[in-house]
Amino acid sequence: MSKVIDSHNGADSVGRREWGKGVFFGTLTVVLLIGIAVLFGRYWLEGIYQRTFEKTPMQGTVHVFQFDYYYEPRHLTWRVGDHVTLAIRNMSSTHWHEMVIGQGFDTVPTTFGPIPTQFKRDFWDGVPVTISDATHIDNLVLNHAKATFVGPKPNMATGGDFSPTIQPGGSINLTFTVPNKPGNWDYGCFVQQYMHYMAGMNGTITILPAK
Ligand SMILES: [Cu+2]
Repeated sequence: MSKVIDSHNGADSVGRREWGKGVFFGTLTVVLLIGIAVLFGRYWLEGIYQRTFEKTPMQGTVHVFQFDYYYEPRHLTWRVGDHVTLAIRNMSSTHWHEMVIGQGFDTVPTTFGPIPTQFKRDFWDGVPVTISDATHIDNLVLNHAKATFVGPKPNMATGGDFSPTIQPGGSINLTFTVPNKPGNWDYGCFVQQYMHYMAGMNGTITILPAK
C-alpha cells in the first residue's frame, strides 16, 4: 500500500522529468523496433513503411498481412496501369482467412436479418493475374479471373468471388496490372458467416485513374 502512495509523491515526479522524455521515448522506440524486427522480420517493417506512405500509389510488391481479425494495412492506393504483386500472408496461428475484393454485397436472409456472403461486384472479373509462391492455401476460387500459375497449383474450388483461403501461416502472391476499374473498392474476409468482416477484417482500396 505504501508503495502505491510513494509512486505518486513529488520527488518521484521531479525524478521522472530529469530523466528526460527524449531519452525515454528514444530508448522505447529502439527496443520496440528491435522486438518487431525479431518477431515479424522485414515483411512487417515493409508493411509499416507502406502504411506510413499509404497516400502514394503502391506499386511493386504490396504486402497485406492477415491477423485475427484485421488486415495490415487497412488501406491501399493503386493507379490504373500500375504493376502490382499483392503478397498476402496469414499471420494467424489459428485461423483461416481470405481476401476478397469487390463492391456492394450479395446477401442471404436469416432470422437475424440479411447477412452478406460475398461482394456483388468481383474486382478480379476479367483480370489477368499470375499466381505464385502459394503455400498452405486451403482453396483458391478463381471465378472470372484469367489466371496463370507459376510453381505448384494450389487446391482449387469453385463458387463465389475470386479468393484464396489461406491456412494459418500460409501465403500467396498475386501479380497483375491494375485494370481500368477506378473508384473505391473494399476488401474483406467472409470466413465464418461474415463474422471476421464484422469484427474488423476489412479494408479499402482507392484506384486512381490512369495518369
Ligand atoms: Cu478472416
